[in-house]
Amino acid sequence: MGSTSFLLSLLLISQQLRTSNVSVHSSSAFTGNVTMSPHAPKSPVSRIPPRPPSPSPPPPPATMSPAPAPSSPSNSTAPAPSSPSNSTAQAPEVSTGTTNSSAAPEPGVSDTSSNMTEFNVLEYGALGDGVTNDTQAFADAWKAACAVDYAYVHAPVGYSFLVYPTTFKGPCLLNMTFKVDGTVLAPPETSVWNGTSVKDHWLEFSKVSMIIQGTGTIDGQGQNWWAESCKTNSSNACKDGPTAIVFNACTNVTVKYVTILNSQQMHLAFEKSVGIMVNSINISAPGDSPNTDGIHLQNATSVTIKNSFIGTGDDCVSIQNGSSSVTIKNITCGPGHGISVGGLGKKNTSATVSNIVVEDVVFTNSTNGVRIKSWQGSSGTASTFTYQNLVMNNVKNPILIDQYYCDSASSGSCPNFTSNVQISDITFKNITGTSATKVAVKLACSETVACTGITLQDIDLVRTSGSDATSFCSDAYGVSADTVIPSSCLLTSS
Ligand SMILES: *[C@@H]1O[C@H](CO)[C@@H](O)[C@H](O)[C@H]1NC(C)=O
Ligand SMILES: *[C@@H]1O[C@H](CO)[C@@H](O)[C@H](O)[C@H]1NC(C)=O
Ligand SMILES: *[C@@H]1O[C@H](CO)[C@@H](O)[C@H](O)[C@H]1NC(C)=O
Ligand SMILES: *[C@@H]1O[C@H](CO)[C@@H](O)[C@H](O)[C@H]1NC(C)=O
Ligand SMILES: *[C@@H]1O[C@H](CO)[C@@H](O)[C@H](O)[C@H]1NC(C)=O
Ligand SMILES: *[C@@H]1O[C@H](CO)[C@@H](O)[C@H](O)[C@H]1NC(C)=O
Ligand SMILES: *[C@@H]1O[C@H](CO)[C@@H](O)[C@H](O)[C@H]1NC(C)=O
Ligand SMILES: *[C@@H]1O[C@H](CO)[C@@H](O)[C@H](O)[C@H]1NC(C)=O
Ligand SMILES: *[C@@H]1O[C@H](CO)[C@@H](O)[C@H](O)[C@H]1NC(C)=O
Ligand SMILES: *[C@@H]1O[C@H](CO)[C@@H](O)[C@H](O)[C@H]1NC(C)=O
Ligand SMILES: *[C@@H]1O[C@H](CO)[C@@H](O)[C@H](O)[C@H]1NC(C)=O
Ligand SMILES: CC(=O)N[C@H]1CO[C@H](CO)[C@@H](O)[C@@H]1O
Repeated sequence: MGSTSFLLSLLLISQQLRTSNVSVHSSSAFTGNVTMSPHAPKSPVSRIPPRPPSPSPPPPPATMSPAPAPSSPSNSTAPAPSSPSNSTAQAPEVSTGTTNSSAAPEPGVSDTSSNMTEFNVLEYGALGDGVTNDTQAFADAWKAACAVDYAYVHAPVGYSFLVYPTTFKGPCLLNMTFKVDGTVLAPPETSVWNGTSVKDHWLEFSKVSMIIQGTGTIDGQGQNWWAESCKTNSSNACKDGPTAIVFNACTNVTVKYVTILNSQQMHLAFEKSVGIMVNSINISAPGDSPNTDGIHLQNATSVTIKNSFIGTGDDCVSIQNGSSSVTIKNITCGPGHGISVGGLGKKNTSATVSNIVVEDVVFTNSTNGVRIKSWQGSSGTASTFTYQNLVMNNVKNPILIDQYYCDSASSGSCPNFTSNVQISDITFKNITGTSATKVAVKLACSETVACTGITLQDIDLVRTSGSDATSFCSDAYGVSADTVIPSSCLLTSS
């Protein structure tokens, strides 16, 4: 407890330092007054107007460009063009170019509260024409908003913003929000990532507590990446593409309402992060787009993913080493590879995954439903998973444990080892629907480290053709309860 409050103090101090840093590096007219803003916790006086009146309105910068955007975006290097204190005056102008007010939250959809401070990227020099490089405007709006409590960076509706690979760093002050109502586009050229230090991501959020929301679209424009993939054409060299959105070392992150499309590779990844809520989002890419996982969890704990549509060319959700306390609920999955844990323990490594709940999910035309896969030679544990209330529509492997996992890059031939991840306490309950292959339930566990505590309860799976499906077990121990079709092949004692 003592160390917790010490860490909290450090956090507060670092936030304070960050605020002063920003004021040193940015225009003094704006940032020097951040802590005097009516939005600062100490003076909550004027909470009805969405933005504070300007104590000293900056003169319109002489360098302002006659840009086509209705809000007269200014160059981000100009002195204080972007003071939020002038946003009120500009907001009506912004809304004339758009279908609704840039400041008003959409009832029932967006809960950006009316007294949050807007940092509209248009006011930081973004053009939103889909071809101009708007990266700097996003970086500048982020930096400014990050230093203010209850601030949101706003990418408004009616614009397409081209943003190059960027890391948005925290920590930020309270309720930092990125509100995407328009479209944010990645550069389509794969060469953008050549020789850069940011090969692994397009948009990264680092060490920040924040919310992404809005009714807009984040589009990775990954078509060139797919065409250059070795999975598309084996004469291509195999290389990793960037993940569209990565949260790295973050605490308390919410992603809601947005649509994420056509990522270069994975769409949304949480790494070394705690306290994640994903709610009511859409993730979509073609079923044949290579490696385009929907949501990827690596060292992610206390995660909820719910009420969302995910259809891609790879896993809808991929749960990897170090992840625990994950609930996935009310999801539509497909096309894609289903909801997967692993491949755990590649290259003889150890992996730990625990406390996973997957419920109320409909899988359609996916290659797997729920799958746990580990590599031979691995070690560690995968335990306490509950899969329940699932519907399978024409799914190739509705229920699958594969402890002999060997990916296509290994050409189906991997060395045999005796060690493996210990899989235990896995419940499959109320799972119905159709299997596109004969073996609807496959539990292929390690010969030396058998699966234990498997429960099959209330299973009713038939082939898509209507004929009977079968189950396959090896070294899988546990019990079945209620009706189980195809009948259980679990071993009952060990
Ligand atoms: C607006 O801010 C004040 C204090 O800054 C807070 O008490 C109030 O709850 C906020 N209103 C909403 C709708 O969030
Ligand atoms: C706000 O900015 C606009 C131009 O962007 C300018 O015309 C107007 O005078 C400014 N208002 C205030 C209060 O500074
Ligand atoms: C504004 O920024 C654009 C693009 O960064 C640049 O081409 C232009 O010269 C700048 N205009 C002024 C007046 O600084
Ligand atoms: C886009 O803008 C960012 C920020 O100014 C810059 O770092 C990057 O090099 C630009 N990229 C291109 C291709 O212009
Ligand atoms: C800040 O975020 C918390 C947690 O999401 C939420 O309960 C609170 O209403 C937010 N406050 C404002 C002013 O938006
Ligand atoms: C980027 O890398 C690809 C292959 O990885 C290569 O074909 C291309 O020429 C490179 N582009 C640049 C601009 O270096
Ligand atoms: C994250 O959220 C939890 C639960 O609301 C809260 O106790 C914790 O202080 C938050 N941590 C940070 C860094 O915001
Ligand atoms: C997970 O976190 C642990 C401890 O923080 C770290 O040692 C490990 O390298 C991380 N693993 C991955 C795959 O990120
Ligand atoms: C499930 O998610 C869908 C899509 O977001 C939503 O419309 C529906 O209300 C959710 N169902 C429940 C029970 O929350
Ligand atoms: C699933 O596949 C079947 C057969 O190929 C097709 O008719 C159906 O439209 C697909 N369903 C969806 C939701 O894609
Ligand atoms: C691994 O063992 C299986 C079954 O015993 C055998 O068929 C296979 O050839 C072995 N693989 C290798 C790479 O030795
Ligand atoms: C750092 C700082 O306080 N900057 C300005 C804040 O606004 C007042 C009033 O306009 C100025 O006098 C300060 O210089």
